[in-house]
Amino acid sequence: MHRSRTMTRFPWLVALSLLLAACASSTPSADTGTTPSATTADGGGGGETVSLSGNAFSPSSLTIASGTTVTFTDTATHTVTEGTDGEAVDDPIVDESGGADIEVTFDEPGTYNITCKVHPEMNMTITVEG
Ligand SMILES: [Cu+2]
Repeated sequence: MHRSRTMTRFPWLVALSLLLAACASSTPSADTGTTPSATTADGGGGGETVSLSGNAFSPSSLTIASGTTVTFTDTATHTVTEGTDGEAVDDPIVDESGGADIEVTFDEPGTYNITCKVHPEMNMTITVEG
């Protein structure tokens, strides 16, 4: 008697758990459909983010490993330019007007000064380690 009672309960629980599993698995697949591959802002692959909000690079210095991508955000009225005090160096690694986020990948070890041509007081240093 006791045994047959357990047997009748069991299939009902299995059916319920299958139903819950089906609901749970449908949520992640909906998410992957909307993942924008272009917006890999911060976190993700270990990249760094520099904000230009408030007419200042923040942080004002950054040390990264070679191959790291730095994403400059809040670029609206600015440029992201390799140079100092609003002046670009010859053949800058980056010299872009703002608007959208600007991504720069630093492959070569060294020290890079970054400035804004609109606001010469905006300066930062990026040290790329090999
Ligand atoms: Cu600026």
